[in-house]
Formats: sequence, structure tokens, C-alpha cells
Amino acid sequence: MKKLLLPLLFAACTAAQAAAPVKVDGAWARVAVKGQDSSGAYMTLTASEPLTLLGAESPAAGIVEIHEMKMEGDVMKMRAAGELPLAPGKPLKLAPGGFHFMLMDLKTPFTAGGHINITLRFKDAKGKIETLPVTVPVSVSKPS
Ligand SMILES: [Cu+2]
Repeated sequence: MKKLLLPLLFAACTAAQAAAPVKVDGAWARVAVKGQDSSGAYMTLTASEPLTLLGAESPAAGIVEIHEMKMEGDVMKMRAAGELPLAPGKPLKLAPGGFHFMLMDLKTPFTAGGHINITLRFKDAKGKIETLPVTVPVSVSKPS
């Protein structure tokens, strides 16, 4: 009995602290010039279980929204996308011209070579909220 207790306690602790089971690839945020009040952040998210991306927060911006860019006739339009479902193993791309995180009311300079922190918020199949902090490098265009 005694032998079992420690591993169990350890498992309970790690489970409570577990971040959302999501792999983040190629994250970057666009440089914002002085006076510019908004910018975009992009990344590819791959979940290992069914999740819903609810949104994100960042100390670098007063407001973070999930947006979508879409061609309507000849015009590229941007709108709030709300929540996005993530199917296990299926990458969700947030990239220029499509889904992206819109950061508004910028609090810090988005300088090339710098970085910002974004905390992603997800809901699992049982409705439990899980978060994932991401360090996002700032650059003029997608880093290769
Ligand atoms: Cu946008």
C-alpha cells in the first residue's frame, strides 16, 4: 500500500498542472510599427485529443480575438471567428489570409527579434478548460 501512494500522488499532481495537449508549430506575430494598434499572431495547432480553441489572452494586448480572413467577391474581409474545433492529429493552421489571432489595444512594442507571450485557452470534450502558454517570436514575415 505504501509503495503505491507516492506514484499516485505524483500522478495527481502532474494531472492538475497538465497543459492542454496541443503541439504548437511555427508560431510568429507580425511586427507592429509605432502607432499601430493591432497585429496578428499565427501558428499551427495540433491537438492529441478533441478540443475546442476558445480564445487567447496576452499581456501584450488588451484584446485577443480569433479572426478569419475570407474573400467575398473581390474583397478580402476579416471577421471574428469565435471558437474553433480541433480534431485529434489534424493540424489547425492559423496563417495570414485565413484564421489568426488578432491582437488589439497593443500594450508592448511588437519589435522584430522580440517576442510576446500568448496563453491559449481550450475546452476539452468534458467541458474542462485547459490553457497553454506560448512564446511567440515577432517578425516581419513568416520565419523560415
Ligand atoms: Cu484580424
